[in-house]
Parts: sequence; C-alpha cells; structure tokens
Amino acid sequence: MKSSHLLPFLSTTTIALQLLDLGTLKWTLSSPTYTNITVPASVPGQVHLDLYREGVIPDPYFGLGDFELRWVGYGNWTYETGLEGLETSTGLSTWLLFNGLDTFTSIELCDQHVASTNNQFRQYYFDVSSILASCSGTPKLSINFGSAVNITADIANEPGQETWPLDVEGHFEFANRQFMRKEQSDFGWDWGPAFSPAGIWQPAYVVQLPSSGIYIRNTLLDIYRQGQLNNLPPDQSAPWVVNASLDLLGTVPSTAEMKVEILDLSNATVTSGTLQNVSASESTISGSIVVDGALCQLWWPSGLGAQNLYNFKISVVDGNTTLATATKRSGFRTIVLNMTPISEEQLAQGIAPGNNWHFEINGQEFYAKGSNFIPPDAFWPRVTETKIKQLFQSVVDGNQNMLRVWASGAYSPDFIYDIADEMGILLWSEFEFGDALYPVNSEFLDNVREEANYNVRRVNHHPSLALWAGGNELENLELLVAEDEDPGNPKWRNEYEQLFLDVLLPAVYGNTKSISYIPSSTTNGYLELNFSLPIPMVQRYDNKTAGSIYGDTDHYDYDSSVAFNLSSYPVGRFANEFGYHSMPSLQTWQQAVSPEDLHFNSSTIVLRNHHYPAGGTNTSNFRNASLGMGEMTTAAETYYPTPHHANSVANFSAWCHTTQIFQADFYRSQITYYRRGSGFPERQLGSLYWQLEDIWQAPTWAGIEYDGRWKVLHYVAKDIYQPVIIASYWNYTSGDLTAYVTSDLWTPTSGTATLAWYAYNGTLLAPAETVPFVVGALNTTKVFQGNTNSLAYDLKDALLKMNITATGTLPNTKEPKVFTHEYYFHTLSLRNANLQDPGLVLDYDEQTGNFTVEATKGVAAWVWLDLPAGTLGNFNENAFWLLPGDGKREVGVTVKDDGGSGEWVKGVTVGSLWDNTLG
Ligand code: BMA
Repeated sequence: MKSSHLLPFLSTTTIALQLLDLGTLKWTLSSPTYTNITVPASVPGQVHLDLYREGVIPDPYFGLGDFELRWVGYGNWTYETGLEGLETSTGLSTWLLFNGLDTFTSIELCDQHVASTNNQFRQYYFDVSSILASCSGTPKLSINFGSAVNITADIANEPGQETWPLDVEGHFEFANRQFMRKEQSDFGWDWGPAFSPAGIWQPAYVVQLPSSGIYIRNTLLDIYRQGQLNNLPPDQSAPWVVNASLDLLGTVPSTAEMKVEILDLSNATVTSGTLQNVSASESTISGSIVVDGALCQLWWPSGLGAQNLYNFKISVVDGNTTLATATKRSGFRTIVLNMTPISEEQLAQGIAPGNNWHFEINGQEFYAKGSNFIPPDAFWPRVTETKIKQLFQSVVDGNQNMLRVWASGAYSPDFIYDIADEMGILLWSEFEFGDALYPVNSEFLDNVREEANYNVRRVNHHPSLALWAGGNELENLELLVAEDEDPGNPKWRNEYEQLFLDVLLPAVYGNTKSISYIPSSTTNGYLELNFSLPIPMVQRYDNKTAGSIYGDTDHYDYDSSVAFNLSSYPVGRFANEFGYHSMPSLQTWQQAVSPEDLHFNSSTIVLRNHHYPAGGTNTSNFRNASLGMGEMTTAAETYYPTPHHANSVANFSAWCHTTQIFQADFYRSQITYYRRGSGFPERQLGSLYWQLEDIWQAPTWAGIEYDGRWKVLHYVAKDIYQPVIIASYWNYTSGDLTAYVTSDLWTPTSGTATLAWYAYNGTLLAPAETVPFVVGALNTTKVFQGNTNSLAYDLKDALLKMNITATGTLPNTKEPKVFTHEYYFHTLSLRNANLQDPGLVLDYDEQTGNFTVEATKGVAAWVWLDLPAGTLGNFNENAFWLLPGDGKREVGVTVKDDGGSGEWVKGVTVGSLWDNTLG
C-alpha cells in the first residue's frame, strides 16, 4: 500500500492490516443504456445524485421530476474506479467489502467477474486475492447496476413464478417490488415518489490482511438480564449478561480469547474481564460475561429518565497479541413488548380479558407516545447527521418517546440509532416487507436470512432498539387472503409463516435475547409462546373470543364526516398507525413547484398527491390523484370556514393551512381517545400516529415537512403528548359530553380542573366551575359530565374552556413539578360558530427573544405563528386558542437555521381561523 488514501487501521488492531476507503477514490459513472452519459461519481452515492450534481438532470424533487426522470430507473449504470496504489504482491489477502449495494449488481475486478448481488440490505464481502495476483497494471473495479424496474419485471415473468390474489400487493408506481430486496418505497408509495435509485449507497472498502490477521466486519452486542427470554419480562434483580459476537474477515486462531472493557463516557473503567463460553467458527467468535447490575446506570427513553451510555471495548486476543478490537457504545436497559395473557390480578383491576400488548422499559409499563418514521429522503446518501439530529430534536421537543421505523424503507444506518440512543427515542424497527405477500423459494428465503442476520446483529447494541417486527400490515393481508383459501391447504398462510415465523423469528431469537419480535406491525398477537417448540410463537390470527382484547390497531377512514365520531375509532391495547393527509405549507411548496403552479388544483400539485396512484408510469394518474385532493377539500369544508382570498397565492396558502388544521384536529381527537384508554378496560398504552416526517414536498400524512418545518399536527401532537392532559369527549348524536384528565406519570397526580363557558366575543357565560381531581399512575379520571342538549346556550356561540393545574413527578425524578394544560370544546364545525375578529396583536421582545400574542377583541381559534420561507425553526407552542381576557401569551422560538440572513424576525406573521372568513 502506497497511496495516502491507504490508512493503517491502527485503532482496531495491532496487526498491520490495511484498509482502503473506496469513497476516497475517483469514480466515474456511465451508462450502457444511455451511452452519451459519463460523469464523475460519488461513493457512497446514487445515480440520480451524481447526475443532478453534474447538471445532467434537474433537481429530481422539482415539479414533475418524479415522472419525467423515470428513464433513469429504466437504465443500467456502471460505477468504475482504478484502485490506485494498491499493493498486489505482499502476500496479504485482499477483500472487497461493501456495506450496501443498491441493488442488482455485477462486480468486475481487473475485467474478471467477482460476483453478482441482489440485496440492498446485505453486507457483501469477497476474497479477491487470486484475481489481484493475476492483475496487471492498476486494478480496475467496475460495478454495474441493472435496472431494478426491468429486472423485477423479468423475475415476475419467469415461468412458474409465484403470483398472488389480485389487490394483495400494494401497487404504487412501478410494479413487482415484492421480487426485490430493495427499499420497497423506491417503486413509489402513497406519500412518496418513484425514482428507483441505484448506486453504492453505503461505504465500501478494500481490506488487506496478513496471514494471521482478522478484520471485524460486524459486531453483535447483546445485553440482557440473566435468564431473559425474548418477548417475556425478565427478572429485574438478575445481573446483566453481556454477550459479544464478532463477524470477521480472515481466520481466527483456535487459541483466541475475547476480552471486554466497559468504560463510562468519561473513559473511566466500570469493569473489565475475559469473556466466558467462547466459541469460534471460521468467521465468527462469540463469548459472554456477567456484570453486576449495581455497577451500571440504566438507560431510559426521553421523559422517563437519563440516557446513560457506556463504551464496550471488545478485543480478540491470541497470547500477547491483540488481533482486533471493536468499540461499541451501548447501554443497560431491558425493553419488552409484553403480550402475555391478562392475569387474574389485571382482571381484578378491571382490565378486559385477552392479552397485554404494551412495552415495558426496565420492568416499567409506560405510555408509548410517538409516530411512524419513513425514509427521510428518496436518496439515502444525502441524509445527513444534521438532518436527523434536527428531526429527532423535534421528536423529543414534541414529547414523543418512540418511533416506529416503518417496514418498507431501509434498515436505518447506525448513525440514526446513535442519535436515538443519545436523545432517548425508542426505535421500533421492522424488516423491510410491507403491504404485499412475498416469494418463498429457497433462494429468496436464504437471501432474506442473510439480510436479517446482518441487520439484527449490526443494530442490536443500540439501547434505542425497541422491537423487531416482520413487516407492515402483513397480518391484515394474510387474514384477507385466508378468507379465500382452502382451510385444508392454507397455501398463503403457510407461505406467510415460512417467511415471518420460520426465517425472521429465528434471525431475532438466534442472535439476541434482549429484543422482542412480532411477525407483523398490526397483529392480534400470539396464541402461545412456548420455548420448547421449534418456532416458539404460535399466532392467534382471528382466533378471538368476543369481549377479549388482544393486539394493536390501525385506523384510516377517509370519510371525514365521521372523523370526530369516537365510536368509529378502534378499541385495542395500542394504536400503531392512524392518520389522514394534509397539504404542506406554501413555504415548502415554493421549494418544489413553479410560481404558476401555486394553486390547489394545479396539475403539478395534484400529481404529487399519490394517495390513489393508478399504478401507472406516466402522468395519466391525474384522476386518481384528484381523489386524494378531494378528501382534504371536503374535510376542510365540513369543519372550518374555508378561505376565499382575492390574492391567489394567499388563498392557496390558507387552503393548505386549513387542511393541516383538520389533520391535527382529527389526530388530537384520536390521541386523546387512545390515551384515555389507559384507564379503561382496554388498558391502552400507546399511540404512534402516521407519519412523523416527509420524504419530499407533497400532500401526505406527515407532521413535519421535508425540510423540517412543523405542520399544525406536530404542534398539536406536542400539546396532547404532554404527561398530564385534559380533553373532552362528545357523543354528538346523544349530546353526552364528558371531560377526563389523563396522566402517563408513574405516580398519582393531583390538581384542579377549571371549566368555563364563553361566548365567541369573549364574555363568560356562567361562573367557572373548579373541580379537584386525583389521577392515578398511567390512568384517567372523569372531571366533567353533561349533555349539550340541555345547555342553556347555543353551541354556535358557546365555547367550553377547560384547563388544569396539577402537581406530580416525572418518572425517575423526585422534585414535584407543576403540569398545566388547556383544551377547548366547541361545536362540531367551526364553520357554524360565531367566530369574530379576534384583533390579534403580535409583538417581539428583543430582550427575551420571545414573541407575544394577544387577542384584543374576540376569541381566536387556531392562532398560528408562521416563520418565513428559508427559516428552519419552531415555536414552543402554536395552533392554540386565545381569549380576550387571557392577556399577552408569550411564545418562545427556536431557530435551527435562518439561512444566514438574520432577518427572519421581521418575516414572522400571526393569524387565526378568522382570517379564512376575510376576502
Ligand atoms: C399505512 C402505512 C403505510 C401508508 C399509510 C398511509 O398503510 O402502513 O403503508 O403509507 O398507511 O396510507
């Protein structure tokens, strides 16, 4: 090795192995399909990103790029480099190591075929020593990526290929995604574009080893309580077991030992020792050690305690020689998805029979509050740490403690888990299967097994890892096809179990004892969990007893007329998905479409709504896309005054905003309903709404827009995910109206609730009522009961303001804390309410850096402070109500990026729903 790119890899070994980061070399990208294109290329990277950077294509996210750039996905592409300076005659063995190739490749070195690959999610490694030995001149490495769109079509058309009943495959833009092990949403999804990118999307290396050298290519670290079994709550008083297992290039000597040193983050040693029960195969070495629980501080999710982390230095030692060392940052915690049968004791507490379905952290039940995380970009190589830190800061600021990492994107890279470890965000993680049935031939299953083992082992050390699920919405599909199948020969069920029980469950249980597994995100859970069976989990499917409650729920209903009908919401133990789409803000649309397209039904905007894709590959989807637009329009018109501003851009902006208000209102109604269920027979212990963030600028279910801007939803979720809340529950058919205080603290909390009726001009209609309350740990309590039919006033001009002040303690703290929350009950449609000019006044206080807002004339509904285009930040609250008597409301602001101008303060505006009534 001569070149300056070739770094002796001293940090992990004392043996002189050489590591060449292929990202440091000069690459070119060309296309056998489009022979006139040759450009410099990046590694890691993807074809679209190289073509965009080099000016061959425009910004893929702009306008109708999603349709116009389909030709890129139909092409084959070749990445090529010369391995300058690579020493080929030293007796070192040489490996190519790829942490991710997207997806169908043929790899050539020195014009000799090395291998073909077909799985985006696997790590690939090839011993190329003999090829190099016969290579003359600079070794040329070339990787050809075949078109995933064409290749999957070919696979689908193979004679005897598996087919499925119509409608089982969620088909978005390109068909046949179930035949590839590639990000499923690369072929389009109902919130995203279909670019079908290709490229060396993860780091790649040349590793050269001396004859006795080893290189650690993947590290499994599993930390669990002694005796712990997957999916079952462990004994919290048992000591910890630290199990380490290293996947290696090179051969480990049979005399090798393993050592571990556990250091706190200030580098003080907590404990160290030699691992026991060491077993080594040619390419893996494993061992474990028992650690006294008193030595280490627990890791907790955000809001529930501290995020204590430690470094684990694991070495492979032979005699006096350290052969290799891996350091992983991890933490001590147990996280279990408890699906055990409801116990006698729980029945006696009023919990409905059936099974549990909730998470326990370090032996404690808690309420999981969060949302669903989709790929943050259609092109992973441009997802930066800064972007994820900003996004996850919004998660924590939004009072969320869990994200479901949805199943049809990509396994998250380690840096995302690292950030989640630091911030305390639990990541319910999924294998990449969704909304389809998949082939089960042995080649496909072997491929999946490799993918699953690699990823389970890679991410297991992250304390933020909360669960593995087989995929998205699969059990519902399975139940659907099961209806049509012969009970004596349930082909689809057998196939489902082959993949999700026989292959994926062992990938989890065989590698880790600390993580629970479910075959499908939404599930009725298991009928039996028996570790003496070859596959310990027997699924319940629809084997339910009336009156019993078993699993988690999802809820989508695009008939907005029933959006606030509480009896339309599912009753389950946990809500893992629910939602409705809304438009992004004007500021976000301005990034993605031309000024002339800034109106609600412009074809560019409509065609970026993929809620009802026709499965076409051109822009003829317009009619279907319009359906998705219509749903948002109808909902806005049903519940709110709708805008009719003369200025068309202002009108467009107000319409976008109104669709966001409906979305937020609907989610709030569901979140309060699910949270109240913590004290109802369903003992409901989680709400994860669909979806946290956007992959691009489009009408979607997201609460955070592509560049990080918060929609109304993220503010409302932040409000309603506070630990102690009050909310009203109205049966608008019977008129029954109640209010409950719900708390997810771990100790009882007491306080007072004040309820007062106001007219929309701000006058108090009757003396306020103050009710003392005590709400139990993870529980709810009723503080008001009435009926709107017996009200002395007309709801058109009456508004019930509810607020609470309570004292309690946050989990794992001792200091009492005061919690406040307010909530407004009003007529179902604010279109009918007697809204009037609130006379809003906005001020900025340079001293405090805060804004103040005051309603000087009437009640202000959905007060909205807005940051100008180009400014990334958020207010500490927004989308609230203000009464004329409230005085000045102080609102803090955090600016994450102002684009450097410093002028953003002047661009901040305030408005409310009243503005929709103005011409
Ligand atoms: C569920 C999710 C996603 C989808 C969303 C909105 O089906 O699991 O697949 O994007 O709803 O339709």
